[in-house]
Amino acid sequence: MSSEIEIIKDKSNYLRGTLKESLENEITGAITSEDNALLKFHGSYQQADRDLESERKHQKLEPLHSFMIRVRLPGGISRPAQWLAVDKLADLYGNGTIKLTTRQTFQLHGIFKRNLKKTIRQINDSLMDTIAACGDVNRNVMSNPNATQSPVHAEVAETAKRLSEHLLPKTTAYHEIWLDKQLLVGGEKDEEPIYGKTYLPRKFKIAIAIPPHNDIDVFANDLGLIAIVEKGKLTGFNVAIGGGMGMTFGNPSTYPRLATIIGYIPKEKIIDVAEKIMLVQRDFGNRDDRKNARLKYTLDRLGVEKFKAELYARLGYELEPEKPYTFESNCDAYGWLKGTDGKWHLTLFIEGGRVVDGENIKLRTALRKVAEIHQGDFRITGNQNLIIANIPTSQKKEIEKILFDHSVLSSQDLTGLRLNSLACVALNTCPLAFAEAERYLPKLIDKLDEIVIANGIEKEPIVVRMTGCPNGCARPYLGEIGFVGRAPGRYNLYLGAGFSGDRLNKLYRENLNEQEILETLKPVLEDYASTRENGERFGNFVVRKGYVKATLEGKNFHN
Ligand code: SRM
Ligand code: SF4
Repeated sequence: MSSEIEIIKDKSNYLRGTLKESLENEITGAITSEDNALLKFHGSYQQADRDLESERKHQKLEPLHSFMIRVRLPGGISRPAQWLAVDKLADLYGNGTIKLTTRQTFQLHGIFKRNLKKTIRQINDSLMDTIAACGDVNRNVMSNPNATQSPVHAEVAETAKRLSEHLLPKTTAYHEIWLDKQLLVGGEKDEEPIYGKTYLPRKFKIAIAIPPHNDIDVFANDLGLIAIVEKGKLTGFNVAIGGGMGMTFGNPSTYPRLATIIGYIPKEKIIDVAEKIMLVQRDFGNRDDRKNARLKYTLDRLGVEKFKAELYARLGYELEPEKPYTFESNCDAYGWLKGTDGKWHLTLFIEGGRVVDGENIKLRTALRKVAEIHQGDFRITGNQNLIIANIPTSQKKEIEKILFDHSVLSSQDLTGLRLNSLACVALNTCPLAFAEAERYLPKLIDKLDEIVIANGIEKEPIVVRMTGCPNGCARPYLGEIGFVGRAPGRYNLYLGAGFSGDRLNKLYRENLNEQEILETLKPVLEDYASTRENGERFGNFVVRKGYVKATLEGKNFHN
């Protein structure tokens, strides 16, 4: 039997449902659950402030509903005017913060229903949109934001944009509901030539990496593309399919999986290949059980050969054999870099991706001031960080001064552990969180920092990731150290992912509180400090020393 969401999509008249009516209903701050399912396709989720949950219940009030809005921003690139627009909306309608996500875009939180339409409209006014930022469609396409900026990087960013646009839903519902625009004329009807009426069985994600950087975690995507550069020119892409992080505790039929490379394709064919891969998933993905609906499960069920046969039948040609490539890491490179065209790029660490003014570090104000004068662009990285990119030499000093005056630059001298940490949003806005992540990881790292400093390994980059539940929004199963929330204050500890995002980690200990985490990790970090081999990364070390077995396949993640 089709899942409930399938029925909602089918009946929705191309994602309209009763969204207009729900938005106009002044009796409640919420929308109906059917409309909430549809709202995701428009780039927004209904949430409630979970910090206030019990107090509101006690007062017999409905939860304090508000909405999260996610922007579609292929490759994470925005202009200074767009940054300023988001910054303004954060104060005007949001909770005063901007969240940079693990898929290179902006999120605004805390928007009340009465302001939802205004916010989405103003995002569109600044030449961005929120279409398909969530929902059972192709999501924000990620691409290497690397600041070394060469013509290849520009071409890859452009490819991400083209892929995103080609795979957009064609329904005019978005324009009708949010922008009051009637795009259908003279009896025209909506159609979805690629998706069809019920869209995909589940979300679909694409990312493009440019070796040696895997800073967008290409293997965590339904479709991961690895740029192949020959003699300084982009020739095409290795095509990897079936990546994904999400799983459910206690349900071993769900597991994280890294994408499998199935071949190479010249760059001219990339849009066609991406579309047809998505169509195989559209036709073969499980529409009965959303927990087994992602492409990774379709691929493991059909097998690679049958999947390829279906793909080739749709393409009318075959992929070529994969080409050699090497990834070095999935981290960001911080600090100043000069591009091949002489422009400057500054990568800043943004803890938890949260752009907010703290007591001492006035990050949001500083970035606003930078945006007011900046002539280049901003690039959000897949690690929730920010590159102030394409700065002419003449402006470098001025931008540096703004960041210095607001204590942003001086706050960047951090341990390798913190600089490579990622945490998902979790509480107080995520309805699925069992435990804290973004609000807690910095405090845990304060304590872990003491251990790494005491052992002289404070400069070693170690990839640490934390999520408030097993859905995997900060890609915790690709952490050399991964924490996954089980209950308030309790986490599963995973160890041993590959430093370049090429191997999943493995469960090491379950359900630990903070003290247990510190007691468990201390001897392992001490051992790493004293017995690691030259250049050996922490994830490889714990596998070599037998702390955990290497996870070589998603299906074996739980073994
Ligand atoms: Fe995610 C659901 C936040 C990246 C796997 N994710 C959610 C929701 C919308 C909760 C919900 O369904 O109500 C979270 C909203 C929290 C909030 O208050 O903002 C949420 N996900 C995020 C973000 C904001 C985390 C962050 O701190 O940056 C990331 C936004 C990305 C974006 O800009 O599009 C985010 N989510 C990811 C990633 C990482 C990635 O894509 O590289 C994953 C793992 C990769 C994957 O998809 O397998 C991810 N999110 C999920 C899942 C599990 C999907 C699955 O296949 O099982 C869910 C739950 C679901 O879909 O049922 C989920
Ligand atoms: Fe929410 Fe879980 Fe995603 Fe964290 S991993 S944002 S807790 S769904």
